[in-house]
Amino acid sequence: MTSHNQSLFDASQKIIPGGVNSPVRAFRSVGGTPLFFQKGSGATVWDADGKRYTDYVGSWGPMIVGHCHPDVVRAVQDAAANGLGFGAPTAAELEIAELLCRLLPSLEMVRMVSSGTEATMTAIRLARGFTGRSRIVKFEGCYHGHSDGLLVKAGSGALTFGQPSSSGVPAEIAALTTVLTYNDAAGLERAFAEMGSEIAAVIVEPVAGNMNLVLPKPEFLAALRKQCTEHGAVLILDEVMTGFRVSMQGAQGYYGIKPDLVTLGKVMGGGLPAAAFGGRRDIMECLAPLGAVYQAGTLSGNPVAVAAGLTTLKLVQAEGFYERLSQRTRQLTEGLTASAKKHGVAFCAQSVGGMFGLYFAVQPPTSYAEVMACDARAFNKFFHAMLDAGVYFAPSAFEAGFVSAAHTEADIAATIAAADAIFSVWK
Ligand code: KE4
Repeated sequence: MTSHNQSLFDASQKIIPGGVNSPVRAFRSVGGTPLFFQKGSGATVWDADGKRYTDYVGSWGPMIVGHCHPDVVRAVQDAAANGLGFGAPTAAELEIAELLCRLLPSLEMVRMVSSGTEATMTAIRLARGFTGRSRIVKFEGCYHGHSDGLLVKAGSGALTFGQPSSSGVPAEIAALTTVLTYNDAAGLERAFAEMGSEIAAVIVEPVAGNMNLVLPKPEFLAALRKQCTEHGAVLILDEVMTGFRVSMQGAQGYYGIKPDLVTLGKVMGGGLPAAAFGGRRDIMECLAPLGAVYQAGTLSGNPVAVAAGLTTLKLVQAEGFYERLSQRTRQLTEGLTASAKKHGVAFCAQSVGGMFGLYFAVQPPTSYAEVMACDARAFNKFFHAMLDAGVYFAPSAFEAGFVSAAHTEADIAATIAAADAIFSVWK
């Protein structure tokens, strides 16, 4: 019998590019037919054939309290019953703004948008408007959404002037983006020595989660803050993924680095389209309608999305929430690593807070180059074997994974047992 996933995929490909509304969902990296989900509850999702999976993607991070948490669903229902949107301010937007500024000390002011791309795109424009400079710095392997200036890869040349990593991005725009090596403090210092007076902003994932998980080196974080301060560049921490994921205060609180601007998304929307950017008051006050940097959004601060975000942010403030989540995530990564070691498979895993990385390598990568040296083909084989066993990891060797508060010790143990059976016959 044809899988409903397959028949839905066949039909979708006729009218949706690649059959999906976001490329990674198409399983092109891992091969096979993408899953079409019909339901989620807690740590479990069901595909179009009714097959259940323990979910370690969680909508790419937002589902930190689990799918369909009753409090979140009820808050969304209540908000929706009062109106799906007004295009006008609501008290709920003030409430979530106050909560965000209370949870993240670096936030003196904040503005809501509808996606991480909007947040980072605007933070860049704001930094350029504030400094009067045009050049931005990003790091190879980091992803900040799909605005033109950020779809840039390392170019050739001594100090990499960016080259487009997507067609449709004018070379003139890409040339304003310098792409450096993540975790390379010396390279960052050289770039600032060379062109520090031209740099409007450095944007960075404080924990990289879009080239698989790569943890920051302390000296790298220190160099980011020092160089931006010394040269008057705006330090933008892109915490769309790490915000409220690695700790209550995000990666900035976990590692003790204070950004000038921060971008947020995912968890703060509870699964609905809500994101934000914010930071220093002197920078944020450059934003329209106060200042000359324009930004706008029909659905910014949408009351139904804010209801999901607010309720999620209230739930993560429960006593011991992040300690339990971190412990549960470590249980997964340590169990998988121990099983691979027992069976002599070159595999390891690591975590920070509620996010983790899986690597077919002898030790966790600390750079983009080391990530690219991991065995992606082995990952793809593992991904499908685990999928057959009812475990859904991110469909790419270059993505992080996520645990939720709904994942039980039994879920984690069952995942490790499934991996152990696979590693025991691994060739
Ligand atoms: P969105 O525009 O997709 O809401 O956010 C872009 C973004 C910005 N910054 C960081 C650090 C991000 O991780 C993201 C989006 N993350 C990917 C997952 N790797 C979203 C999944 C997808 O592209 O479908």
